[in-house]
Amino acid sequence: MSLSDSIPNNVDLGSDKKLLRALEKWQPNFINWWMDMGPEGFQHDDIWLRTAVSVEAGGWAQYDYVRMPDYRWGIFLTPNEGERTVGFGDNATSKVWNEVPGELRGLLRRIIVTQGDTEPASVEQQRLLGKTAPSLYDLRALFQVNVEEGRHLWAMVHLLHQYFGRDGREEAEALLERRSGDPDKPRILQTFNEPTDDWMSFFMFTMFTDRDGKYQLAALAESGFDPLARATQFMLTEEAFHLFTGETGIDRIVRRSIEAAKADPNGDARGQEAIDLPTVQKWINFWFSSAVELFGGEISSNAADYFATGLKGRFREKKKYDDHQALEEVYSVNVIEDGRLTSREVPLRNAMNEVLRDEYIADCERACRKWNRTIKDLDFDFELKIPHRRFNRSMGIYSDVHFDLAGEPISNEAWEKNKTEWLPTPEDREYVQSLMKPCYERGKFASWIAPPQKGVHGMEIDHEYVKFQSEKN
Ligand code: BYC
Ligand code: FE
Ligand code: FE
Repeated sequence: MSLSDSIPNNVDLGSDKKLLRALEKWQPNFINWWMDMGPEGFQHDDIWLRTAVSVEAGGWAQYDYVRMPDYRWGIFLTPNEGERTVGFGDNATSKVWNEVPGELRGLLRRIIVTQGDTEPASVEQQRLLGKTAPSLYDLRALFQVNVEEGRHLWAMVHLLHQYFGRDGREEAEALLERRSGDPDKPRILQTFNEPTDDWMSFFMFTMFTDRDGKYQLAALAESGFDPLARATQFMLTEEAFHLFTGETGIDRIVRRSIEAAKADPNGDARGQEAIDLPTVQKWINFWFSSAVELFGGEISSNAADYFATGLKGRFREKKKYDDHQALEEVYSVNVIEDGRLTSREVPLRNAMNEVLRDEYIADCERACRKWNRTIKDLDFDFELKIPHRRFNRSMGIYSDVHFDLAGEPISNEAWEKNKTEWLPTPEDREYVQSLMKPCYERGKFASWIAPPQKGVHGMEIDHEYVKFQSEKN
């Protein structure tokens, strides 16, 4: 482990001077991008952050006050355990690759670039949120997520530089040039161009969009291209906190909503500057339906190729499955024919996006059951629901027809009539926006969110998670 190097790493960068020089050349461009597009207004403050310093399960992270531009973004791969073989697909049982097989170069580069592109995109989407943070605890959580997404970009850039020569270096530059939401040079996947401009959206994003990250990274952690498998494996350790932030953030909004409704003479959470549960449901409907697109087409030859070549497996491919060929089985996909749903059997490999989406949806439903338990424990009568995967899709086989929340096809008129009940309206957004006022006092929380159950890493909830060095307006 080299922590004193210009770029902390466990990949022995010191012995590969050419690679080190290329990365050191990219580093100032990354910092420029961070100063331009990273959290606005907080670059001089001391944030109590976790930094990855090792790959040991027990002690991989260090907590301390850091100014974000001084964060030590490093390159860490989970160590390989013995001789590994490609775990699935047509190359199963051959040795894993430590160089890029020529015929897989294009596919692999595309996966790495797509993955890499989402990381800086999310930082760009969240760059103004610090100005309206509901507490110091949450402000720190935002910055923790942001610096780690920055490290995930480093992880993918390292692979591009080490294994893809000049093409890789060009892709690494382009990762700093695209911009979330920019019509001329947008980020690759649509969800990463959606504005994330209120804190409820931030929690929805870390719940639903980062969770796509978890499943995509887990699928890549099975990869036969060993450096990718090991890089994504380590990214997953950091990812757990992002998902925790989203899932518990929504729980805290729900909790506060109910307290507020109970305290209000009209039983209306909005009367107490909190967020009523029907509005929370609309945000869930929007962000879930946006994130669910990220799994790609339901019937996809790309997905079949990724699996066949051994580049991208299923969730827990090695642990969970016996048949790693997936050549015999079929998968029933519900398709639309003449406006009606009918089931069509497709070869399993072509349905791999749908298989991963199934895992994702089950996990979202688990979290939703937890929120509903909170509601029940507070003796309140309301049930949150994860919408059906067909609801509000703009890509894939369900994008031509409208579906209701339960996944039943509906007419255009029915959609137009109901969509203001199902999705955030401009008025809803305006209301939520009106609550977004900073609350930077130690131990205090904004009116619309309950405190967390406990602080970070053994600290108190009212710990000074951010020490301001510059005036905040
Ligand atoms: N938006 O066969 P299809 C994360 C394109 S999140 C725009 O349906 P495929 C994170 C597709 O490229 C995890 N375009 O899809 C979270 C293709 O284009 P071409 C990110 C899209 O390729 C929070 C065409 O449509 N990682 O880490 O099987 C914060 C038809 O392709 C979209 C990955 O995604 C879309 N949503 O699957 C920070 C892993 N979907 O060929 C970070 C790497 C599809 O017609 N990516 N298209 O030009 C992949 O494995 C696959 O590319 C996808 C798409 C699963 C994304
Ligand atoms: Fe990430
Ligand atoms: Fe993340």
